[in-house]
Amino acid sequence: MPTEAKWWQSAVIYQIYPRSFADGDGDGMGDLKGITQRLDSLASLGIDAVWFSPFFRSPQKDAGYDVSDYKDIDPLFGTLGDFDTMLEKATSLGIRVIVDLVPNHSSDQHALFQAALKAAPNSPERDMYMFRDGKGDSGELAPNNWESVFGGQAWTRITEPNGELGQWYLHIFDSSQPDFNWENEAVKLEFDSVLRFWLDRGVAGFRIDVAHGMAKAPGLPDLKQNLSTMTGLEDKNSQAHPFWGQDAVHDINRRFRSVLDEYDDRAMCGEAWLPTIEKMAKWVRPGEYHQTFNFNYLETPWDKAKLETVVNESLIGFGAVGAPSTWVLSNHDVIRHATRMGYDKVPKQGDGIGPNYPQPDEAKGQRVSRAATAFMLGLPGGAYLYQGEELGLPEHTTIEAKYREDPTFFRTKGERVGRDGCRVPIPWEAHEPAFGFNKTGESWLPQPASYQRYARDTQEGIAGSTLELYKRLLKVRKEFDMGNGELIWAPEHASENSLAYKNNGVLVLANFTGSAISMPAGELLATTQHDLLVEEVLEHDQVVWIKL
Ligand code: TEU
Repeated sequence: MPTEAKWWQSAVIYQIYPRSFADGDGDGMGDLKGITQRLDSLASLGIDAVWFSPFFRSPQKDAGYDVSDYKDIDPLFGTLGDFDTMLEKATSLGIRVIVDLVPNHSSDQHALFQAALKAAPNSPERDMYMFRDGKGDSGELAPNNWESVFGGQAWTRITEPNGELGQWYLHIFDSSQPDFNWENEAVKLEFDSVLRFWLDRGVAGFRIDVAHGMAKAPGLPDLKQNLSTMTGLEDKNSQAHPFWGQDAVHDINRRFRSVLDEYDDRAMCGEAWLPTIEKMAKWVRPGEYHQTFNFNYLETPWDKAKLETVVNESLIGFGAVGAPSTWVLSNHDVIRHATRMGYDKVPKQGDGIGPNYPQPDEAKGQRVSRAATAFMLGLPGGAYLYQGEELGLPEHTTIEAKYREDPTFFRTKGERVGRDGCRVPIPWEAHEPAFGFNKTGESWLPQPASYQRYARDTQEGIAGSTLELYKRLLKVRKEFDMGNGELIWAPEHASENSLAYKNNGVLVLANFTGSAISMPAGELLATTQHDLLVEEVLEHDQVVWIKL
């Protein structure tokens, strides 16, 4: 007997970045009240769930990924009451709510870290985090050579309560984000309780931050030169990395899972940047995560052979552990795909694009990203969308240094501009202050003038707009239950520069570069090419969905 399909296996989940979705109080920073007011519009897109980037209490040194209280809302975004109102509204619209859990590190302002600073070396308080004595005659050298993902050393030396320089603490990210010691049972208990707090409040699950980084190699050995300190994605052949993807992290995965299993129908998605799909698939083995972002897919360019390979590898790799693939093209850490896909070569993930970098080809980016989305949304499995991509929103690539907030920018002295360009408040109405983000025109990051052209009200109900394309794709996807379908390649419908697959009675045909191709017969269900009916050939960088 086949078991009933679970919601998360096929769900389309929309990422809300609370700082930049909608600003109810007009202070330039998005908030929960603003989000609640815009939920009706969001529901019309046809999504199944939303994932919220962190809105917990935080000094905002890393845009909320530095949490000082996991069980409260930061006043910037509202109150727990505002959260409950939002949740109730979302639920009434049939939208599940997923929150972000940040268990690898807390803020340095978290009560536990503050207590650790005040306590003595080797105390139970210090043992909640990764404190070590330094090397050198007087402990003046960092305990090992690890570097922060955001640049610079991954260790910071503290001043002991007696006023003398003392131990060092590990931070894989910013110095304001000390890593927890996940070998300590008290840390595990703390997070069991955080999970239950939000599950009791009614969330459908979690997106788990840095899901591949919590376990560190015993003894904290030096990083060998050939191992990337970043995501490791470029090091396909690397052996064990001392902090990415250590075996012990799977015990933590199982611990989280056992808490979720105390509740009905909840799910968690791992943010695990790993070099191969085979490695990623370990995160979604039975008893571990429900989903894990398919970042190899995100990093695959619009290229026929490469896409075919990554889809095959994904279906085989995730299929081998009985999990669906979770497709994704954009999020708050990467260059928006409407811009990324306008380049032949893009900067490394997380580095961003600034005014000094060659500027993007906007038209190409629009064309290719629409095609890439239409190709992705036809695939079986789950999918994540990032706020604004349904508008075809490009990256802001010319943000001036004075507005930058990403710690990457500061830790690398501007060498890597970082991720602010994909985090800019999104446009709702072309002719309102801040393009409808709020009523005052304030905006924590400046919006580029071009966002006026992408505003939601310029696309709503307009045939051929990116917004209407997304709505159509999501509608057909649901109607044909493509998320729970099975992919069968259809080379009989493809040519040299095109790729075709069938899924639950729908043929998805993608034309890559080169000449136009003729269309197979059948009812046209959706297309990226606005004039398709007139021309009856599929141009390059276009995708069509046909009923078989
Ligand atoms: O990101 C973790 C991560 O490893 C990368 O995506 C990272 O942002 C990138 O390599 C930077 O160059 C997660 C969050 O998604 C990110 O926003 C946070 O900054 C980070 O964790 C720390 O919590």
